[in-house]
Parts: sequence; C-alpha cells; structure tokens
Amino acid sequence: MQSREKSVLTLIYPRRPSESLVLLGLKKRGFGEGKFNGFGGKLESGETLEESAVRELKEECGLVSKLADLKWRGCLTYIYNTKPKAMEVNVFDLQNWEGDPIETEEMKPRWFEHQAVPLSSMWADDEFWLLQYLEGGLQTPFIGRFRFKNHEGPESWDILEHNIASLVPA
Ligand code: 6OG
Repeated sequence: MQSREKSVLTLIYPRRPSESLVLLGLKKRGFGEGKFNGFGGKLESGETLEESAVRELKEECGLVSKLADLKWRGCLTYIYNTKPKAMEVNVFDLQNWEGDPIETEEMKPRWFEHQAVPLSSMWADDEFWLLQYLEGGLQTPFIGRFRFKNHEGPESWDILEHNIASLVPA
C-alpha cells in the first residue's frame, strides 16, 4: 500500500564537463549495493538539501564542496510496488570542489567518460535520463517519475511506468 509519506534524498554528480567526465561511486553496502551511482542520501532532520548534499559527498567520497557550488537540476520520484514510501531524489550538479576522491566504507569512486557510464550496472531509470543530463540535453528544472516492480533483486530492473521532462520556463 502506497502512503503519502516520502523520503527526501540527494544525488550529486561531480563533473568535469569540458573533459566529458563524471565521478560515480560503486555502492559497497545498503540500498543499491553493487550499483554505480552519484553520491548522496537521505536528509537528516533540520538539514537543507544543500547541507545534506555537502555532508553526504564528504562522507561517501571525501570531496569537500561549498553550498553555493551545488546546483540543483531536478527532482526524480521513485515509487516501488514493494515499499510503502516513495523516494524524492534531488539531483545536483557539482563542478567545483576541494580534495581528491577517496574510497570510503560506503563507496568506491571512479571517473567515467559520459559515453562509458556503466548503465548495465546502475539503477534501471538511469538509461532514461542520465546521458541526456550529462550531455546538457535535459534542461533545468527536470521532473521525473519512475515506478519499479521491486526495490531489490532481479525485479528491481523492471520499470513499470516512467516519464521525465523539463519544465521549461514560459
Ligand atoms: P543511501 O541509501 O545511500 O541513499 N537513489 C537512486 N539513484 C538512481 N539513479 N536511481 C534510483 O532508482 C535511486 N534510488 C535511490 C539516492 C541512496 C542514494 O541512491 C539514490 C541516494 O543518493 C531507484 O542513503
């Protein structure tokens, strides 16, 4: 049964667009284990989206970013037939930071060229938007909604319903 409650999360992509590079992390534990993804997680109480993003990025791959360098790009809602709460995931672009990526208990970071992002080892929704976003073809703000059959196991590959679009200002 789906409730109206939802979890709010961040998802950050550190990028060097002039070199067509994006930093992804291989998730070593927890939700999405074994998949490559951007960095991020759930907001803690009292945090803004940007504060949470700065904290998660440091915890997961050691990069230090300023609040103002995080650029909000869009919001993706994930609904699972097997989970009561939907997830609202806020996507951020990051092009300035301090430090070098390091492996942590949660993530093993690795740079990818846009065309080489490992979609077959990522969440199934990514093939519908990630490359377009990285290549600048998905204008801000974008809003997406994906319904998954399951949040784990082989059926987490089954997307039952999806749509994603940019809300272009009038
Ligand atoms: P923690 O469990 O580490 O946060 N996330 C997703 N990312 C993509 N691309 N697709 C999904 O489809 C996702 N569901 C969750 C949000 C989980 C991290 O994974 C992202 C967070 O950055 C289902 O706290």
